[in-house]
Amino acid sequence: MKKAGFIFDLDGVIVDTAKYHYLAWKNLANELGIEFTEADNEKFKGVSRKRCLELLLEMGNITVSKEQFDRWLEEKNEDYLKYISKMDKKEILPDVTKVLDYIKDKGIPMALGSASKNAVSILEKVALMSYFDAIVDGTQVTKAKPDPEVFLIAAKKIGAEPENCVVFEDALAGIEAANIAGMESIGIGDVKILSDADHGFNNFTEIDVKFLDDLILLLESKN
Ligand code: B16
Ligand code: MG
Repeated sequence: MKKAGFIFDLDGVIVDTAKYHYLAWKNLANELGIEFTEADNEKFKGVSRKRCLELLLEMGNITVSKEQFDRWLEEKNEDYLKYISKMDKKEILPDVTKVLDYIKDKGIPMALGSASKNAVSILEKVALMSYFDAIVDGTQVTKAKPDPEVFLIAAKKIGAEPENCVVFEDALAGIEAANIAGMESIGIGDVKILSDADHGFNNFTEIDVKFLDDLILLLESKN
């Protein structure tokens, strides 16, 4: 029997910080005279901050110096930090803690695998740090999802083989990354968008104990 590992994305899986990213990008877009809608924001989910700004500037046909690019990156992040500074436990998405408690009680290691450079500060604000045996965030990866780097590092840190790990993700790029890593993938959100995932749920309230028990057995049986 192999050791299973559970890996969770942060934004859109554990907490809904997408709304704050949206507000901060929209503020910058307004300043630059670029129209930015919630539909545009969908393309920014799971994507690194730098890549998001590149996408925004492409939308506005704007080319800038490296210095100006970095200033806008910082401006967006400072704005975003103002929004997340008010976060607390109430922002944990429904039934996430129930699932984390169940996996922790089973003694199965858990890791966070997020593109965000603010992941640790968000986990501290919502008081979930203690659940995770390892945290891999945007400060530790060089290649963005769909590259599997973030999840492969996470698996290594919790001492599990990729094929014995499962990833919970809300972004298509994240599902692709999990699949490329050879991990079991669970899409959280619109099942049609995340159709490449091995399993799909609208949210954690749909995940029951039977599903988790079967999943653990499956992960532990893989060589
Ligand atoms: P930051 P995840 C991602 O988090 C977000 O989905 C994405 O919208 C954001 O641009 C990215 O983190 C970087 O975040 O600006 O805080 O470094 O879904 O991978 O947990
Ligand atoms: Mg996400």
